Amino acid sequence: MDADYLPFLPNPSRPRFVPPPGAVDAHCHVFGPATRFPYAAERKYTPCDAPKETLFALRDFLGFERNVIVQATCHGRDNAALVDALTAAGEQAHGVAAVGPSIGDEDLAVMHRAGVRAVRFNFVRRLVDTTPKEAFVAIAEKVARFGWHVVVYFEAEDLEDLAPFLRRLATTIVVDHMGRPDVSKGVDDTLFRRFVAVLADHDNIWVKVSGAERLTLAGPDYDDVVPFARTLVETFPDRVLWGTDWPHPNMKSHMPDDGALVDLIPRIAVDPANQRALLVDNPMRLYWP
Ligand code: 0GY
Repeated sequence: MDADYLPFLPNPSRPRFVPPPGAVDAHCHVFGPATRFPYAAERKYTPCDAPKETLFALRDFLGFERNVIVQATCHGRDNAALVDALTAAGEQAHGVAAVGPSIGDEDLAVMHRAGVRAVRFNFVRRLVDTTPKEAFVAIAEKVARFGWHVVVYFEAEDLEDLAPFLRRLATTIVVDHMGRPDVSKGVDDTLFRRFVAVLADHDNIWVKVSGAERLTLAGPDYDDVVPFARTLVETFPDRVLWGTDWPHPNMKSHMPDDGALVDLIPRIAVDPANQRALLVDNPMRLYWP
């Protein structure tokens, strides 16, 4: 089946910003190739193939040393493409898998050896069918025994409903794409203030200041997203992560230039100490402890 979203840019620009040595792209994906790693029957979109070799070349081109590769819904709970990429990358990549409640310790151990360090719970309704919270709690308990944490993806308006569930998780929790704020409302919006308050109250909750290309209404240079990311970096400098989100699955408005996304970093983390925390110290503490 043909891809139903825009293809990633084959030749991104070289960023002006030079990431500090040891920088980690903490949110990116590998897709297919479908001939070897078929997409899930239950997927809600069909991606373009985005193989590991292309991701690794992009990592080097943009000036990063490591990747955290995140399982996306188009591969369902079949983590084979992820495990293949992690195995090829060695210590240069760790990963986030998607698993079901019947997952066994042996399968978790195999993934752990390959470099998986977290599971992802996706609550975005356009991407997944609903999974009962009890199933997620059971998974979180199983993976905690391996020292893994939990990555969650949800829309801003779902935070209130999810907050009691998040409180039940004993692990570190990483929220994808800033909890998907409505950037048209500005950083004083009630829902964004509530998100900041939840982070302030729970020091086990981290956040990825990624996804500018998804959240923007203005488009490049993402001026409308910068204040949200900057607020989070300045308020929680030790609990923020950054990622390209390559190959930007499911993007229908525009396909971002990954070089331009890297050039956002000094706008959202102005201070070099915050840049180092965002790109090196924080992801290393969480994914390469
Ligand atoms: C992302 C964002 C999206 C897709 C997925 O798992 C996924 O399919 O997360 C999205 O459509 O917002 O981080 O890849």
